[in-house]
Amino acid sequence: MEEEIKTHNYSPFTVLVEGNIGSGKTTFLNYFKQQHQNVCALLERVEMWKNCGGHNLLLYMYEDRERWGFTFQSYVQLTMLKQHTFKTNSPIKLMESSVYSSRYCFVEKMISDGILPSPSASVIDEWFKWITSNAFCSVDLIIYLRTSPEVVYQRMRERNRDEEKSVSLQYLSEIHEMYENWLYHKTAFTCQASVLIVNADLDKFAILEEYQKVIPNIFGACLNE
Ligand code: D5M
Repeated sequence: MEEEIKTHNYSPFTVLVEGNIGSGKTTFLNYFKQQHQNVCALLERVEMWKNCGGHNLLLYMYEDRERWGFTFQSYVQLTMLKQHTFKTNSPIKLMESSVYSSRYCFVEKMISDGILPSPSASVIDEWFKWITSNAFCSVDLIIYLRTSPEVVYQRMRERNRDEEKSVSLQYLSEIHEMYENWLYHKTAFTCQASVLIVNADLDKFAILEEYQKVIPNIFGACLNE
């Protein structure tokens, strides 16, 4: 990494890396973590969801969404809050998804499917409102790894996570629509920052060129003049 980066005493430049299941969020964060010093990449969220006091909440949620949907969303919200408020000396913080995508895409889908009954949804929402208005969930940039459902379905099958065996193309298409309405069409909810679109349908070699295109936006604020 060639750039010289200033260190700051104030909050890091916070980038949300967003996109459907299998859109390549982890790959993106790993790439920037390896290539660029002074990047804090928060990567461990799925491991937390798979082990909450020894319980695999991700698995439970997919096995029985009605029984475990609320429990899972409560825990996701807590883990994401921990990441939003994670303190780092790095000038740049990259987050793999956020409380926002959790609420706007996944919780929204559970509500529309009738998985989260109204009282449960209200509890999630009251937490969400309190968290986003009182805690330090500020965002400077959103990178949307935009994919098509067919591509991510194929990737998800290839990565073969035990927990995701029941995830259908239909489910991915509906989650895709949630992301599209939030970050692309901007017809649902609010965007917390400007959105950069990355064509994340590309394979792992071609996508490197796309990554290069977003570097100035991520590092611009922190580079020496
Ligand atoms: O997300 C990892 C897995 O977790 C994937 O199966 C989607 C699921 N996930 C992520 N956030 C949520 C929420 N809030 N509700 C339900 N399911 C969720 P990945 O994006 O592939 O890293």
